[in-house]
Amino acid sequence: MTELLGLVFSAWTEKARWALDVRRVPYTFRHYQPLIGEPALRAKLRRLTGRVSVPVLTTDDGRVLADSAEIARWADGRGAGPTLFPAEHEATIARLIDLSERALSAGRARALSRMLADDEALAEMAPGPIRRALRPLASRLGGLGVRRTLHKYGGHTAGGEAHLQTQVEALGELRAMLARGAPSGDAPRTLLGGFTFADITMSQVLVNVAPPAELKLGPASRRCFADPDLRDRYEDLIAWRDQLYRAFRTS
Ligand SMILES: N[C@@H](CCC(=O)N[C@@H](CS)C(=O)NCC(=O)O)C(=O)O
Repeated sequence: MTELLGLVFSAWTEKARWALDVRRVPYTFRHYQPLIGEPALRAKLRRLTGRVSVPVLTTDDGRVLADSAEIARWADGRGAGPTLFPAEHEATIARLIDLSERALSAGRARALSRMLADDEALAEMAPGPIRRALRPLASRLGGLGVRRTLHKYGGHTAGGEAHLQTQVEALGELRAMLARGAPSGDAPRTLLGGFTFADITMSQVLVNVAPPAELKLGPASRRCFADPDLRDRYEDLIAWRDQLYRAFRTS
């Protein structure tokens, strides 16, 4: 059986899950525990050094795919449902994946920095048994993990202002693209004239503006992920994302 290893609260895992679900590809989901789960992940990827991340999909014929877009491409060749990577839009989708990655990395850096000042959010990041038994220890462990993730993805190398600018550029581009798309009745607008991976990848940028209700996040982590200023400035995009979820995020 195909297995997806991921983090329930991560936008990258959500990209892969959404693609698999909308293509109706069956799989089992396994929760990845950062740090503790890393040796097994390295063994699975046969990568002893360097950066490893989730989502990771192990297919029913034994292939291991270690990137959300790669997983979505694989799902597009399976199952049924909307074509996520129409040939004529390959180049645009590749560009949007890149834009989304940069905005998500910037958003993650800012969210992690907010978490470092929020003991409750840090505790939510610790493994469940520790969180329930020993709250102060959970906060300290969560803090170690959050600091490590910030450094692992280079989030500490730029200042908050630069990260904010990266997010704003992606949000501006998303708004401009949506304005160009023709509305079709009550259906939500899509970026490329029909639902594709472009919509999945770009809608995830909004996780660091206002996380969708569907994302499994503790209340403290939710407030750290969100940016109230950006939420006020990009209400139209949040409404679009929520409409997209209602129309296309069916399972
Ligand atoms: N380009 C990768 C990026 C994945 C990524 O950044 N994953 C993060 C999500 S926060 C992760 O695995 N974090 C946990 C860790 O690094 O231990 C993809 O699209 O799958």
